[in-house]
Amino acid sequence: MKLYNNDLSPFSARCRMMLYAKGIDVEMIDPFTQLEPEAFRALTPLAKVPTLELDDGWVLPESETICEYLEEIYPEPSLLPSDPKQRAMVRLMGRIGDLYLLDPLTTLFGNIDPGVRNKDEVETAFARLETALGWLNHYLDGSGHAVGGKLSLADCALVPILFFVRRIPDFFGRSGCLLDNQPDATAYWRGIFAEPSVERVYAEMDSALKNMN
Ligand SMILES: N[C@@H](CCC(=O)N[C@@H](CS)C(=O)NCC(=O)O)C(=O)O
Repeated sequence: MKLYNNDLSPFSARCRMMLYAKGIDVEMIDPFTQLEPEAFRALTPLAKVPTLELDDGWVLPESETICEYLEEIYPEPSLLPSDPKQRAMVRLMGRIGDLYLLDPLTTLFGNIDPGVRNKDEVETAFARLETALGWLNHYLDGSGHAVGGKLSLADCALVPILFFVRRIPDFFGRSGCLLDNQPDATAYWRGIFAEPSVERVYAEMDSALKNMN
């Protein structure tokens, strides 16, 4: 099995964290450095990471879809709680991450270069990010896991996003941490590092970011 991956991509990190937590061995390929663009597009027209390729040649893009698929074929250790309400909460965390946190973050990524920066867009994106963090904070309980007191797909989705939430102000010369106003999210961030898969993914993202600079 292959994972087309980029170490800094929060979407790729989501899948890597689940693979590490489940102890699933895959070949990692960075298509942006190891493949010609046409070869990657031939595999998947989306040409985005992460993309999973099975040994039989079946190809699946999209981080959430990949995680759900892997959870079904490798059910142990489970990263989805058995209680339907908790399963719904896992999916809600993923939606908050994808729709409300990553959207303003993506706007901010596009404004990192001061030469092409749109100040209004930046202000609006930071305000939307703060709002979404408040929503996330509401659904966290201050413990070291997002849902159900154990590692779940919600943590795999949130940790890579919070990595960027914590780093993004630096790129705009802003001090302070966006989590400071969110006590349950802050406690979550401190607690989740007890998970070895979190440590590992964080270190990979950190190193990829350093290599970029
Ligand atoms: N919704 C997708 C987003 C994937 C995505 O946007 N990946 C970025 C890297 S962070 C990418 O591959 N961008 C290359 C491109 O869009 O051409 C997912 O959850 O997997």
